Amino acid sequence: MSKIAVVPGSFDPITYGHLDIITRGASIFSEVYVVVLNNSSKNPLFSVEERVKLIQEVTAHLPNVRVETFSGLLMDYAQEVGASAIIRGLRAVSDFEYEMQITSMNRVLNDEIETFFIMTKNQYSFLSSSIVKEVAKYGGNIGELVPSQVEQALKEKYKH
Ligand code: COD
Repeated sequence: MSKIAVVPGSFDPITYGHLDIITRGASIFSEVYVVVLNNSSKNPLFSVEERVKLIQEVTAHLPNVRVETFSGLLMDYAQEVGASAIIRGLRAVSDFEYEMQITSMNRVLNDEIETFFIMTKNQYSFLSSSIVKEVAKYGGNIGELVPSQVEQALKEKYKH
């Protein structure tokens, strides 16, 4: 039976940390839907369309990954596409509290869709979209943190 997992996030922009959990998720589930959603506490640098395009480019080699966008609740989206799982990444204990809160809330909304956590690879444990933007803004080297398409897009945003 085909098992669909959803990897939700802001992806502003996608990093090698995100790509790692998407890739590992795609090796376990038959289909992975990466969905760009709004996080109301963040003010995005890239438009939703730009974020979707970058994710599509850097996941083009993964045949069972598709990229979508949704405005609304994650659990409504997951139910709509027939997903059985949500995949989230965990970097540090500091992620845990937030993840616990949203997972508990999502379970109240729909307790049939399970959330799975994938622990980050050691080399990406410090990596976040915010850190990448901060370094890129001041012209630092981000070549080991994001794919080249993302590096280029950040350079254009910050006009380096
Ligand atoms: N290594 C491993 N995993 C990583 C790394 C890394 N270096 N960096 C990020 N990740 C993981 C994150 O832990 C997360 O699981 C995923 O990648 C996406 O991260 P972000 O930062 O791009 O996305 P978030 O955490 O801002 O996404 C939050 C959502 C947009 C999913 C959330 O706000 C949401 O579900 N919004 C829709 C509205 C909704 O349903 N709300 C109800 C829930 S309370």
